[in-house]
Amino acid sequence: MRGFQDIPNRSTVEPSQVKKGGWPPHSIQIMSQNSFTINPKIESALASHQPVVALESTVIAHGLPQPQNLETAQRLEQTVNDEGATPATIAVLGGKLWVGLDSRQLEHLATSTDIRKLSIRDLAVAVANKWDGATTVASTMWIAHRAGIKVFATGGIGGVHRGSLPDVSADLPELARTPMIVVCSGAKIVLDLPATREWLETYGITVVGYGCDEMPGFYSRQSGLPVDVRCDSPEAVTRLFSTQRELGVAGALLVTVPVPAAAEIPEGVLKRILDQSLHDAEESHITGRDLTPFLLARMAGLSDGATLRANTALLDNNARVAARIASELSQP
Ligand code: PSU
Ligand code: MN
Repeated sequence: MRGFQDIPNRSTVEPSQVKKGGWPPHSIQIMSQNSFTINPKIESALASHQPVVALESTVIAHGLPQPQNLETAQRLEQTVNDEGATPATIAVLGGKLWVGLDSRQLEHLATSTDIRKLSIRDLAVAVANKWDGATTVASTMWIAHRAGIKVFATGGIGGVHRGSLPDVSADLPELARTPMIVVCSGAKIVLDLPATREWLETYGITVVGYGCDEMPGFYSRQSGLPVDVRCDSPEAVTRLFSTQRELGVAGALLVTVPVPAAAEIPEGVLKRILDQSLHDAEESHITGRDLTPFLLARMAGLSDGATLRANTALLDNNARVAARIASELSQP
């Protein structure tokens, strides 16, 4: 185990230093911070320019119920492996930022009742207090980027919540400042999708439709919202990513992939369970970090597990697409 690589200020790197897909360069200096631990498997994959895919842990600890959460976490790692890439699940354990978990750590994350949900604002608090915690899209990106990982797969990103209080996920600003390919099925359906789409546009995050012309709506293949560009292959995605880096455009490339058709939730069902869940959340005064897990669990209950099947199907599919993109990115 060793510390993380220090990432130099982007403006100090010449375009010629940027390899294909190329951020960050791998010759960079090592930071001796013992709060970071990188699994030797991930370390050697990165050092030899092998494909690596980051996976988040909030979906394991707070997004899915037991025992599907552990099964899903294990299957996602398997899917990435099967595609020839190395999975790096990210979490905070005992106050250390971990990149790449072993099977015991994964199990702990999925079964312990004392796993907090950690966004960026919580990282220092968790490290200082030696907590265990699962990382959201925002904090997973933050850690993965500092480890030198360029591709990240998740289910649905956070975004602008519905309701009168402005509740905007930290996932959005992190996407705006972190140069990484993030593969997802759009923003979670519980959110205000048009407002989330506007936010992405305002902050310059390029939204790719992977084999689709419309931004997917998480459990649904459609949202009625546009993508910026359609890509039909990993190669098309990596070309775009490399071009962003060459130009010095900040932020992530958000690759949106529709849920597999067989697992999609029909529109009528979706509207009914969503309205009910939002109503229940309001009635129970659920807010802040508890809102997303509450709504996901409520919809799973109301749909007899159909949303759970959609969620695991899209997570699996996204991990596969991400692994293919990472493999393409690692081609010399
Ligand atoms: N997508 C899922 N399930 C989840 C999440 C996303 O399919 O549980 C998590 C992600 O970790 C995301 C977080 O970052 O929900 C967003 O939470 P909030 O809205 O509180 O920022
Ligand atoms: Mn919030």
